[in-house]
Amino acid sequence: MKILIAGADGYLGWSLAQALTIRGHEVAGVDNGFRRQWVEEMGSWSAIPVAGIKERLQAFQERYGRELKYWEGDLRSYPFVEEIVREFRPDAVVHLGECPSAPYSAIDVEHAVFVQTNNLTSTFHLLFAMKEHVPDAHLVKLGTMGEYGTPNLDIPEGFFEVEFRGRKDRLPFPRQAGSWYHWSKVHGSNNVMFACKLWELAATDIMQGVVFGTHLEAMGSDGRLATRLDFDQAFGTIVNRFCCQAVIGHPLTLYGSGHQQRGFLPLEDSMQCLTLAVENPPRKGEYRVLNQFQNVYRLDEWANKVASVAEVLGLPVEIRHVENPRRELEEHHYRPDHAELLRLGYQPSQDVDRELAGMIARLKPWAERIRAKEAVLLPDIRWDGQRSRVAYR
Ligand code: NAD
Ligand code: USQ
Repeated sequence: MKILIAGADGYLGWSLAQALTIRGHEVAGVDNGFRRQWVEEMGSWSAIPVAGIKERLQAFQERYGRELKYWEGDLRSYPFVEEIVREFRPDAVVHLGECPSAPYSAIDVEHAVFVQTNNLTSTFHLLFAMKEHVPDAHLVKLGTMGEYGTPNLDIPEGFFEVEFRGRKDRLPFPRQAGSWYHWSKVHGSNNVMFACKLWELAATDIMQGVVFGTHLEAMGSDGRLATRLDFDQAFGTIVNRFCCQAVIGHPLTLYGSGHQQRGFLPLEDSMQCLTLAVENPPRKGEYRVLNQFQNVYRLDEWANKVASVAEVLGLPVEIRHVENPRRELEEHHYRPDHAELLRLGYQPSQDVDRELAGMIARLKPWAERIRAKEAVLLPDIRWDGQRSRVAYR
């Protein structure tokens, strides 16, 4: 298949370009390097150094024996997006090209507006360009499990049967996001759902849990093929942050009680699931929702896991609760379905401790890079808009 990845220079995008190429697909990518700038703005850098885009493309060609066709530019420009879609004529578009950070969207009005307009505009442009030039292609749009929030009900995959005043219908499950970023994903989902109805597009909206990990077997040992691994408060996700903290002996920063529950999955599993979604498209006109995660975990389970794996590797580390900078439920029911990807053939990783051990071992040589930016490990972006560093509890 011909597959266009929007956001191909990012954490998941650079990994996915390689995972799909190994499957024999013809892959192209587009990105404008925003992620690199955002992490710099947060005063940080990737724990594992990231090659520049030219070097990345050169290494890609050497390793896989084919070119990754690549456009550098902004998805907020419609003529630019239209030109790519018209020229490449993809069978599938994987849309990862959004700002993925809840804390970044909580900084101030400028950041909240940026995250929502960036994310909605890029999605609109891809939808319109697909409708104009490749109306039979499949859009795989990255949503997030966080769109559902933490309702006091089990969570189905997108839709549920409702009975109200004697009548029944199959309706979208209510979305109750917990940040301006997560709401941008809800608004994007609604627009994709409507485009499928309006123009008979086929789309898969992936409600993905939190991804962790830094390596795919396919990447081998060529550092230019490595994906990024961030640890700052806005672009480092919890497990990736915990592993970086463990490597330098910084206390693991559990926000609040640590009883919050989320769906999680290793990077390899995310690649496996996205590949399955791309290779098994829905029918024309269908808007399909897949919940994508390996398992549900409580956050303190991760702190304990990381601490004990690190200890075995000779890196003793403390777990410390800090004031929760976010407004989120800390004690709640959480039971989301995730049957559809299993039905498509997803084989979840069985041993997440092994994944953690691999990640910590890969990070160890970069301890000095993490230590150099240690100040970014304690958050100061708060959901109420105040900016002050949280205290240990
Ligand atoms: P990322 O920031 O590394 O990737 C997004 C890429 O898109 C970046 O390289 C960025 O430069 C690019 N981009 C953003 N806006 C752009 C624009 N206007 N023009 C051109 N390029 C632009 O983030 P990621 O972690 O790889 O996430 C990718 C997607 O997956 C996001 O939509 C995110 O919401 C979703 N997601 C991520 C996770 C996770 O744990 N990483 C979990 C669930 C969902
Ligand atoms: N948390 C800690 N300590 C930390 C960092 C985070 O306890 O050092 C807590 C947060 O309070 C939250 C949970 O860990 O309860 C997850 O936070 P996160 O920063 O790892 O992830 P989140 O903000 O939810 O966002 C990430 C990705 C986003 C994706 C989302 C999937 O950045 O792109 O959409 O995971 S989900 O969480 O399922 O919505």
